[in-house]
Amino acid sequence: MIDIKAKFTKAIVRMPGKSIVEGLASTSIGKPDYDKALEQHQEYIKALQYCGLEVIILPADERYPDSTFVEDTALLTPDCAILTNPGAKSRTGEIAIIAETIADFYDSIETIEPPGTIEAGDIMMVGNDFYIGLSERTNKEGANQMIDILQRIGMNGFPIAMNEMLHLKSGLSYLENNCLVVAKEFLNEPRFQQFKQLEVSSEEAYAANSLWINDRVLVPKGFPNTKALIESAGYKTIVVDTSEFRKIDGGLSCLSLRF
Ligand code: CIR
Repeated sequence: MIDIKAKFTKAIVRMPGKSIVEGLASTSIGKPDYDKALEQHQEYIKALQYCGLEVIILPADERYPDSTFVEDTALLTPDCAILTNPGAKSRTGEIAIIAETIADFYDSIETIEPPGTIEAGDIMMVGNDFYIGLSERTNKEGANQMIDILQRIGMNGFPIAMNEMLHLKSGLSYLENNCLVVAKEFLNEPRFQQFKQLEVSSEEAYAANSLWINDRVLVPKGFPNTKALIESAGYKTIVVDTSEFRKIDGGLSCLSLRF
């Protein structure tokens, strides 16, 4: 029986724009198909709603090809929102366009200042503890600023060294109940040994970016072993097709801000 410890009530998403075909990509597995991306985004929204979330849907902004990946723009804690400063230059303008929406829900808003950079896909929340991947997008200065802010509001932040993945949560997710889904380099991270680890094979590493929402886990389509693994740990799963977002390194968590 799963013990529900955290409960999200809302999510913010942004519609993909036609410019998604120009999104940053680390591999050349093809450009996203815009119409398919729209359909998959609709299904994603339905899955969030099925998990009980009120979904705030922002319009596409063609100026920012990656702006559907709203997760990277802010860290939302129960009492305070922290606007990030993306390490990818083409994404820095995404902060200004999300700030107003966040101000609708938070009185207390902090910001990460240059030369600090951080993208919240690099931050995994475990209750009051936040693990921050030092990736190509998140530098030490950005992580330290975030840790200072978290400590001021009575929470903790821990930097995590990493080399292989785009973001920390590209290879990791927390399913509450002291349970992690883990792939590749994070399997040996000392800080994660305190958790029960569901180990994802290298072939299915993309599915380590599964997404716990209330008592369900969203799992990307096409990763049957990871789905079975998560179910064997007692979770109910919902499969969502993210093939078009995957082409530009996006996954389930990147597509929303949950709070
Ligand atoms: C990027 O490279 O920034 C986007 N194409 C993908 C961002 C994925 N976001 C995430 O993992 N949190």
